[in-house]
Amino acid sequence: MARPTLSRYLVEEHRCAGCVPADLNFLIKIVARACLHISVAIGKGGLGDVLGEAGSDNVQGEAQKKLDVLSNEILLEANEWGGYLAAMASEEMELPHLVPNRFPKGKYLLTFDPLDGSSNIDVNVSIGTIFSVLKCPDNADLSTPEAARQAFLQPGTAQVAAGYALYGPTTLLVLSVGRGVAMFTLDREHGQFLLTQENVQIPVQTKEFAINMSNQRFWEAPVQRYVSEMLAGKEGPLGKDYNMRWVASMVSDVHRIMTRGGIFMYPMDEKVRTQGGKLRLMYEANPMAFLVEQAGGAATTGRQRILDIAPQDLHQRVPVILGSREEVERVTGYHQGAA
Ligand code: P6P
Repeated sequence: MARPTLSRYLVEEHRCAGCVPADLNFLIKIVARACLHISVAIGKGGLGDVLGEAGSDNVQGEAQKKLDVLSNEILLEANEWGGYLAAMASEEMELPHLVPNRFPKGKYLLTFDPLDGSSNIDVNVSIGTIFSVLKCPDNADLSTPEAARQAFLQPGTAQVAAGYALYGPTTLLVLSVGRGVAMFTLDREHGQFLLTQENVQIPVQTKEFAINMSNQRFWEAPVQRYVSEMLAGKEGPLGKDYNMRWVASMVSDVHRIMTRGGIFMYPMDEKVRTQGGKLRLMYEANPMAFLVEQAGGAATTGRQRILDIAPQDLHQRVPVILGSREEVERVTGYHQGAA
């Protein structure tokens, strides 16, 4: 039997569980097609004049790459006319992008990191797009972009869908609409995503951790303790040898964990304490936490479940510890013990 397409998967999810209303189905397919276009743009590399700096900074004060700006534009243009969205928010834009009045407004909000892992773009390392779908509150004030920010400030438990595209040796779409996680592989010859795995389950235990070790001197005591115990290996308190990976593209590190287990940490550290952390809640931590929990893993800040956080700002940053449940619970327990 031919592999189901993304469209067929969404229709059958709707048919059997009613969890994918037709408008959400179309919204997800539009996002997926935008990710396909981003994949094509990335694939051109130096042949497409898409590498290097854009000459501008984003709201985070980070220098934008040409592909950051292009990916953001692709997602905005693909999603604003369909009638499924009321507004969009992006890592690359200070304020939400309201659907222009010339188009019908829909009942969803879309947040995204259009191209995560930008520091890897020019060195041909895997990067990705992260997205999250929320319902737009019925009483949302969408009169101005400034006013619209409030509509997005919902906890991660309110997400109706989340996913990422991973632009690696193959282009993958990993998606959850609240009934487990499915993985789709881009069939470039036919320009469509085909189902290649469903009911993804993250192993409860692992021997692999992902963290930027160069920040070690800035970590809090519970993370110092946990990492030193892993480095102690078989002779240490955890009684096993661990391996380490750090791609510095969250999508790549999380995908490895979705595929074979592991624990990913970008914890609080003294360098980023005043900002609240390194990774952004609304379009990095929340969608990844949703996916990880849907796959049987866990996701906390070290002190609380990420999906329970009540956002205060569109670009809020949080510490992130996610992956194999046993390890996340262990290091979270160290934080609680320290408290
Ligand atoms: P560092 C990429 O810029 C990113 O936001 C995540 O994708 C990634 O996990 C992290 O930052 C890498 O941070 O400090 O190791 O460069």
